[in-house]
Amino acid sequence: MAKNTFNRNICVRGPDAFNDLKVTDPKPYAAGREGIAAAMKHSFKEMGVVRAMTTLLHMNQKEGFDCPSCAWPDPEKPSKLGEYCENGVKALADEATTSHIGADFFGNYSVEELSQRSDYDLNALGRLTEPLVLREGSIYYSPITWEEAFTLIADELRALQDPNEAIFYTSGRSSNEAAFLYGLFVRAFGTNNLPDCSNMCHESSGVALSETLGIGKGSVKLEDLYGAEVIIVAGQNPGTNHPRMLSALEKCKENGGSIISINPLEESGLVNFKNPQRLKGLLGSGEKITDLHLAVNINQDIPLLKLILKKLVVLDKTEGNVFDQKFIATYTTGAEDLLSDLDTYADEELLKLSGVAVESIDAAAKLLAGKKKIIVCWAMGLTQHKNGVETIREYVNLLLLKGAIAKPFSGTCPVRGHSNVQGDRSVGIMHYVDTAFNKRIETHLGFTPPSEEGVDVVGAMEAMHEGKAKIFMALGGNFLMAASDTDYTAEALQRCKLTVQVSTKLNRSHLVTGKTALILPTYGRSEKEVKGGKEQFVTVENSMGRVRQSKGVLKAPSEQLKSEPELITGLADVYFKGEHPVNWKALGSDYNRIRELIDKVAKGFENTGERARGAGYYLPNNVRQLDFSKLPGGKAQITLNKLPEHKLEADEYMLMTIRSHDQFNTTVYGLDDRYRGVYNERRVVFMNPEDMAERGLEKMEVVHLSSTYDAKTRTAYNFKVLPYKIPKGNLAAYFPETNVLVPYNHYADRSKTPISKSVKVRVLKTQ
Ligand SMILES: Nc1nc2c(c(=O)[nH]1)N[C@H]1C(S)=C(S)[C@@H](COP(=O)(O)OP(=O)(O)OC[C@H]3O[C@@H](n4cnc5c(=O)[nH]c(N)nc54)[C@H](O)[C@@H]3O)O[C@H]1N2
Ligand SMILES: Nc1nc2c(c(=O)[nH]1)N[C@H]1C(S)=C(S)[C@@H](COP(=O)(O)OP(=O)(O)OC[C@H]3O[C@@H](n4cnc5c(=O)[nH]c(N)nc54)[C@H](O)[C@@H]3O)O[C@H]1N2
Ligand code: SF4
Ligand SMILES: [Mo]
Repeated sequence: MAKNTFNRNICVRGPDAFNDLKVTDPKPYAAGREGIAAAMKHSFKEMGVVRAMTTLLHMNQKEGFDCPSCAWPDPEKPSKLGEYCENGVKALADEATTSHIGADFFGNYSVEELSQRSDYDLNALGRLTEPLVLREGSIYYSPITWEEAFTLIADELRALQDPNEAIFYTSGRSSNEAAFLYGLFVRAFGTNNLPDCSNMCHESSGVALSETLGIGKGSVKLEDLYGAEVIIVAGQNPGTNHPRMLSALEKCKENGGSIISINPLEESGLVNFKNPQRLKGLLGSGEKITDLHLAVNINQDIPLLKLILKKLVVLDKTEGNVFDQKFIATYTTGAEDLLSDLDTYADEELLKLSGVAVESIDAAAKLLAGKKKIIVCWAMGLTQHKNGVETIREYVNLLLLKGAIAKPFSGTCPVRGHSNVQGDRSVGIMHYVDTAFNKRIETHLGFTPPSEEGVDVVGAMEAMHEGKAKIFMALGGNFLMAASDTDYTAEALQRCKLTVQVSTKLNRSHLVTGKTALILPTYGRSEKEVKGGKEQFVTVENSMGRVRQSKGVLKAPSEQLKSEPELITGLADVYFKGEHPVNWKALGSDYNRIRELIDKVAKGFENTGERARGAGYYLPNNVRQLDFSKLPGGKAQITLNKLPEHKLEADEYMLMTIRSHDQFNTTVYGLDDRYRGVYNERRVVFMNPEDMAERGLEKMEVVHLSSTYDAKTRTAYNFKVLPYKIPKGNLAAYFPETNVLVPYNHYADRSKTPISKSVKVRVLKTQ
């Protein structure tokens, strides 16, 4: 266990002991009856039967609340029978659990003792119920009033020499209202230090799509998936992370469409899906989802796509009508350069790098050649590499050459993670400067936001580590375990004077802290927020840019919680002592007032409160209008993207750090990964059986994993090796246990997303 050297004896990465591992063959299908059973078991345990069943009636319904888990959109007309999946139910149960912890608990256990527990155990303790402080030198959290907490933060903020010495992180669960207020307060305070979980997630998509299409969001709507001729699902595991996407893929297939999956792993949901909302899904053999699986090597999507494009060029010459010449000429620039650049690559080299069988690549090219309505969906398998931006741009090239952009049933579909991560950005959670946004703040709110770019996640880690930042505040999330290089991040946080976490559940970021630390407990998405005697609602934006209202139904777990809007405005009020052009107090007690400001400041949100009711409304999207006027030459950009360069030593493997079926990011709901056949253990590494034989490794043998970058070696201890169907040379293991291996200073070019999906590692025998 890694201990720290600060004044507390803290276990910074959690215990690395084993549980009782059981393995079976991977499941040949996703969901089905087992999915329902797993969901119900979890929710009944956490919430009780009655509370679980009555609350679920409101999830993803028009007058109810938005699922707090992923950002997959709901259909415009939700079915009354239920519009949720197993993992949505687990997320709700985790939030609405009837287990609670308060000051008594924290009086009995020191932070040192708590830090010896696993992330699973910490989360299982239940909801945080009152504000707590860990004072300098103490090892116990103790109660603090809200007023005292706000005063403590305000005093520390005022004591800074420069506002840029404070950092304000956001995770993606906050509502538009909360995120807008937070961004406003931080700008009014005087910094753009607004890193967010996006920086570790879809930032590469944002950069790639902005560069090529002029907007950092996707272009398709949910209904487009139903009518697509081909959907490519690349670098994504929807069966676990966006389960209801499988229903959309199923509909696409029923309408005659085909699915190509591009992934080192044959993920269960992509192979076969038993739709639990349908009788045949419950009783029958399920629906085969993937027509063609391309088992690409980790981070070799660019060579694979180049080879597919080369084959399409040949088919265009021999059979004609493969590329959409009219679209290319009217709307794009760069096609000729791309086509001549393709000639410089040898097919054999591309084939070898991709690791895919040539027959499969031929089949993919053939399938794509005759089709026009094509959608590419992707997630972390594309974004979290050094060349994440370029990889996504290469997929965009394919769509542009095919003219499969901004037409019905075609386009880009980056599938977002947290349920409101996209909305948070739309209302102002960004570390960079948007001058138009700032101008509107100046006009409508009467203060001038700072004009200097702030830090992103990597910048935040470095600033804290170097002592340039002294205060870290987080609106949700678990920065320590989510960020790369756990030990480095821990040191960074521990060098702070003050760390503040606005949270629902206990996590390791509450235990690895600055000299003084605060836990400010808050409401979850499913909870009723009554302010000024009136029930409030919030708004959220899904992965496809639709804004919709969300209204919680449950009573919050304690009278002592503050909602995020109330908490942020409470802090702002104390900090500014009522002397600021913004009337913070009034905003916190009436969310309509917040929305009136969002209408004026954020783009496309006019009259958002009214329009967000019912099915909600779509934010403007230039790609859907085929408007590329903001891009060079007024055209969509076809780009040149280099092959990845990985220089692996003979004993090095490429590791991707992925999610199990029983977790939401750093929140571990359980120890199983049912679809991959792993039970009761997370410290496993999936390895190709031939690689295992070459290294003389037995099934379940205990190994350490190490990564060496810039002459520094990092080690993750104690993993059991599991033989798995994964390309040779590739490894997979779960995040966050393996974050310790990801070097903080290696990230995607231009987006700075850590390289969590392509870490060079060694597998070290322990005997
Ligand atoms: N239940 C649940 N739902 C979630 C989350 C959760 O933790 N649990 N997290 C949410 C968040 S924040 C996010 S961002 C999303 C994440 O959703 P995903 O991106 O689906 O999550 P990962 O587990 O990181 O899976 C990445 C996938 O990419 C593949 N992959 C890895 N490297 C490559 C590569 O180089 N090329 C290709 N083609 N494929 C590759 C992996 O095999 C894996 O299938 O899910 C969201 N939804
Ligand atoms: N190695 C590796 N690292 C990764 C990734 C990876 O694939 N591999 N994925 C990255 C990605 S895509 C992401 S998005 C980040 C996630 O990074 P974060 O967003 O920082 O982490 P989460 O685990 O989602 O945060 C969980 C915590 O949020 C709090 N919380 C939950 N709901 C609420 C709420 O409604 N309000 C408030 N205030 N708090 C709440 C709870 O206290 C909970 O413990 O991790 C990144 N890190
Ligand atoms: S697909 Fe995502 S948003 Fe929809 S119910 Fe499942 S977890 Fe919730
Ligand atoms: Mo994410």
